[in-house]
Amino acid sequence: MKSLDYKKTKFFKSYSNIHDIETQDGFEVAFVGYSNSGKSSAINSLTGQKKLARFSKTPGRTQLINFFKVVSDFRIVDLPGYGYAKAPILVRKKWEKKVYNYLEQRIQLKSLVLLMDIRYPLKKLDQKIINIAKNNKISILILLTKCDKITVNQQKIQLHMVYKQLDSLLDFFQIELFSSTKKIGIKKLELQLNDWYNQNFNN
Ligand SMILES: Nc1nc2c(ncn2[C@@H]2O[C@H](COP(=O)(O)OP(=O)(O)OP(=O)(O)O)[C@@H](O)[C@H]2O)c(=O)[nH]1
Ligand SMILES: [Mg+2]
Repeated sequence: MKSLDYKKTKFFKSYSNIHDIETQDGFEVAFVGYSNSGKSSAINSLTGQKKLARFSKTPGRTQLINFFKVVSDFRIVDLPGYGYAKAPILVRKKWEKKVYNYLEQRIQLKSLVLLMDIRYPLKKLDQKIINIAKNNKISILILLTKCDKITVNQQKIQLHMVYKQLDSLLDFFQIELFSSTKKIGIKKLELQLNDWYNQNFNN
């Protein structure tokens, strides 16, 4: 069982269109979730690099599909966040479509990290992603992000609620508390990524 050094992750390439993404060696794991759910922050925490994936207080900052290389045959993908309420509807729909196309068509995509703000989990578009993943046999690690914003008791309640709602899918999914600010759940994220890496290469 090989464990990877995520601190060595490097920016690889950005794409604005899924059709421009070329076939690449190995496989990738995509970080997906609502705009402002904490995707870029999670990638920065994982890699210990403050500005690798940009993050900002303005949701909708990441509009490109950004690729990072952990090792030559394993990539992390930061997807554009969906559902930014202040964006015009057409812009929102375009982002959503970009995400769905990528999930459905990308052969090298094996697994997803789905990030949901622990205070507002399982919103409409999260459910849609979960269904696409299920239909395409893509495994998911769910991170309930920004858990530092609520008490430990509230965290338990939210975690339990998400477990309950996804009951029938749990063979397939993992659910963890996460906070980039307080560095909670980063080890679990690393372990899951290592697991996927090893499964895909039979190490
Ligand atoms: N308190 C707290 N704030 C966080 C955490 N993670 C992210 N944030 C804040 O939430 C905001 C959005 O974080 P991003 O990482 O940019 O979110 P994103 O999902 O990449 O957003 P898009 O690129 O718009 O899709 C920023 O202001 C972050 O500082 C966390 O664990 N705790
Ligand atoms: Mg982002």
